[in-house]
Amino acid sequence: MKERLQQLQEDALSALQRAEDLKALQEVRVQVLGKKGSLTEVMKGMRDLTAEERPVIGHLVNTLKTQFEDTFVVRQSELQRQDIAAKLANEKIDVTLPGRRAKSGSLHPVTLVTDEVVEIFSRLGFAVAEGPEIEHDFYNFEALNIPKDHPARDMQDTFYISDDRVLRTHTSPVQIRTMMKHKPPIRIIAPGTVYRRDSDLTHSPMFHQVEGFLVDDRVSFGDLKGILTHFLNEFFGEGHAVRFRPSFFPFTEPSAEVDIECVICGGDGCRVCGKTGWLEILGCGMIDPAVFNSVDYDPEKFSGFAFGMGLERMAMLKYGVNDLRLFFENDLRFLKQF
Ligand code: 2NL
Repeated sequence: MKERLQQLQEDALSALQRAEDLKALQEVRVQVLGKKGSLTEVMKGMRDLTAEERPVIGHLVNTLKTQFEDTFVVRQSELQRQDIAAKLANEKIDVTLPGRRAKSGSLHPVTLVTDEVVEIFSRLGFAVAEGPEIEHDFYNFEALNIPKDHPARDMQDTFYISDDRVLRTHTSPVQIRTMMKHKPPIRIIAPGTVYRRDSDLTHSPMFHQVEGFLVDDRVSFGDLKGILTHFLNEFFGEGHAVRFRPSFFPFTEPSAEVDIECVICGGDGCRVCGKTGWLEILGCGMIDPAVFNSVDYDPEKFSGFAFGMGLERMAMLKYGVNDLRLFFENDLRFLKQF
C-alpha cells in the first residue's frame, strides 16, 4: 500500500511539472483529487484497512495531499507568470509606428474662388453683403428695371415660389436691399447661390455668383474699367490683355462685357476660348438711373457702376476644369485636388 501511494504521488507530481498551461494543470488536479481521482480512490479504500494500518496510511495520504496541493499552487503561479510574459511579448505596442492620420476635409473649388474674389475686392474697400435666397419680385426684378413683361422673367428662366416670390436669379437683390438701407458712398460685394430653370451640360439650376457695385458722386466708366482690370490682373495674374465690349443689361447703361485674353492658350485660339483667343468673364455697366429711382437715390447727385460674374466659370478657368458637373457631384477624387 505504501509503495503504491509513493508511486501514485511520484506520477502526480511529475504530471504537475509536465502541464504546459493552466488548463492542463487543472486537468491533473481533477485526475488526482477529483471525484474519481487517484488519491480520492485511495481514501475511499481506507475503510477496508485494519485498525493498525488505518492511522498510518491516513497520515501518509494527508501528507501527500498537502504536498500535492502545495506543488499545484507553485506550478500554477509559475504558469500564470509565463502567461503574462507571453501576452506582454505578443501584444506589445510599437510606439515608434506612425499614427493613423485623421482625415481632413478641404474647401470646395467654388468656395476657394469666392474667397479669393472677396479678398481682392476687400483690399479695394468693398464690404461683403448677403441676403435671402427666396426673394420678393420687387427686389429680384422690379427695382432692377426688369418690368413684368420682360423676357428675363419668363417662366422658363425663373423658379416661382408664388405669384410674387422667386428663388433669386442673381444676387442683385442684395444690392437693392443695401442701397435702400444705406446712403452713398457705398462699395459692396455680394457673393451667393442663385437659381435658374436651366439644366444641361453647361448649366446647373443652382450656381454661384458674385456681384458688386460702387456708388458715389462723380463715379465714371473709367473707374469701372480701372477696378475691373485690376481685379482680373489680381485673379488671373498680370499679362493677360483685357477688353470691354458694348452690351446690354436692363439695370445698367451703358453696359459692357469684359473679356480676358485666353488664360489657357494665351490668345492663340483653343477649344476653351472657341478659337477666338478671348474669354468672356464679366458683365458690367453704369447703374441705370431707373435703378437709383427705385432705391430713392438721386440720379442727378450720384453715379455708380455694377458688375456680375459666374463663379463656376471662374473656377473652371482658374483650375482648368472642363466639365461643370464635377462641381456638383461631390466626388472626393475631384474635390481632394484643390
Ligand atoms: C453677368 C452680368 C451684371 C449687374 C450685374 C447690377 C446690380 C445692381 C444694379 C445694376 Cl443693384 N447692376 N448688377 C450689372 C451688370 C452686369 O451681371 O454676366 N452676371 C453673371
